[in-house]
Amino acid sequence: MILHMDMDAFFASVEQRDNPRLRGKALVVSGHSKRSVVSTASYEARKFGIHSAMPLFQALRLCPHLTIVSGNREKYIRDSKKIMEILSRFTPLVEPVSIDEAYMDIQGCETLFGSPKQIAMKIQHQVAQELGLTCSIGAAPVRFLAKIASDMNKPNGFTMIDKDNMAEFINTLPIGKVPGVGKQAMVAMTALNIQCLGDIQRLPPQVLDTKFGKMGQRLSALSRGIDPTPVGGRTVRKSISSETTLSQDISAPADIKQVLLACAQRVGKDLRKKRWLCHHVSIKIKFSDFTQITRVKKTRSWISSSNAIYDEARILLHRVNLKKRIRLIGVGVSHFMDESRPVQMSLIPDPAEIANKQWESVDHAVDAVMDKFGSNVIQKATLAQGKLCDKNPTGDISRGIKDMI
Ligand code: TTP
Ligand code: MG
Repeated sequence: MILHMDMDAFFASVEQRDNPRLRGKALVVSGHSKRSVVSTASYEARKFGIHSAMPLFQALRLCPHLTIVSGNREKYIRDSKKIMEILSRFTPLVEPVSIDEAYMDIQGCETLFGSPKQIAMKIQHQVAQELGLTCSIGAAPVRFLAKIASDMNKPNGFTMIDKDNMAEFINTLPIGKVPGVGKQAMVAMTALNIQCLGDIQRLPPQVLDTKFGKMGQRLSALSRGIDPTPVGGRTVRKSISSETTLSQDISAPADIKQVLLACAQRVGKDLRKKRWLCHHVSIKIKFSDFTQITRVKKTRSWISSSNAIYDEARILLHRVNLKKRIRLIGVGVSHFMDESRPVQMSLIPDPAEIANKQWESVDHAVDAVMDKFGSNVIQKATLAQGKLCDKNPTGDISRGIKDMI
């Protein structure tokens, strides 16, 4: 059996727990500018139709008395770590997949802790006692069904799909609920008259293959109740990124570079925390008309300093036609290696490489200061006058944290 745990309205619930005046109120965790995006909404706010990723102005239209609370990334990470520690009391096979959700393989744990339902109840009890928060849990023989189950009875719910009712559940499961089936795939599904996951079994393998490629094979397996992905099998991170929706559209090169630098710093800090070096840097730019581009490049050497990441991001920026105003800027890194692994240095001393190494030392020292005294106590002078980025760029919070996990 696999359990999937997901916290209920996580950021909002943390804020309500920590401030009794917010309890029972329709609130969102979000930046405060008109262009901010909702990170999450309390259940009271959801009654008005407000949800994650909704622009704040729209949320305010739906609920004019909405309370807006700034996010506190460090606090959520602290709570997330405690939650994951509670899960690990029941099984060593815990796979966190985002800041507030995790899979657990509980095979063989039943003799110690009871049935899946009893284990779920114990987890909910300990999370409530120790953190003052609620979570919802799904149990199923395969992981994708456990995830779907955890969402079926929120908040503070438990749903179990067992071997006996699994086939019927799959046959009637709307295809849009299957993790990985996005808007584009839905269009193709509708054209083929596929409404439920069970309908996939009707399609000849060639059709699945030509229409959906790899995803077709996966859906075919899922429709037969097979999900071979083991818990713990997806822990290797492939990329770390950070992006910021700007408080106003910008076009001045100096402004763009300032935001790029702030993103590079956040990404660099996460990268160094993992004690990794990266070999690819990417940027993402969303324009005011919502069109979007990404650019990626290999770096000359393995890097982890924020400066080096920023330099690469700037090179990528030069490859972008910046005629339109910009709404969102992001920086990402990928292709990782542990920093303790030996690296082939160039035989002829390369000034850029030497400077990188020196900046890495500076960055490690700055990271340590931030960890001890908070992230706002020290920053680059260039960013000190920066008013372009929200202190808590909401669209970015969960993503950044997911990346760290
Ligand atoms: P979710 O688990 O998707 O949402 P939730 O916990 O707020 O609500 P639910 O009860 O439906 O599970 O995401 C976890 C947290 O991640 C959420 O509290 C805020 C953050 N987040 C964002 O910052 N942006 C987003 O677009 C989403 C979906 C979540
Ligand atoms: Mg959640």
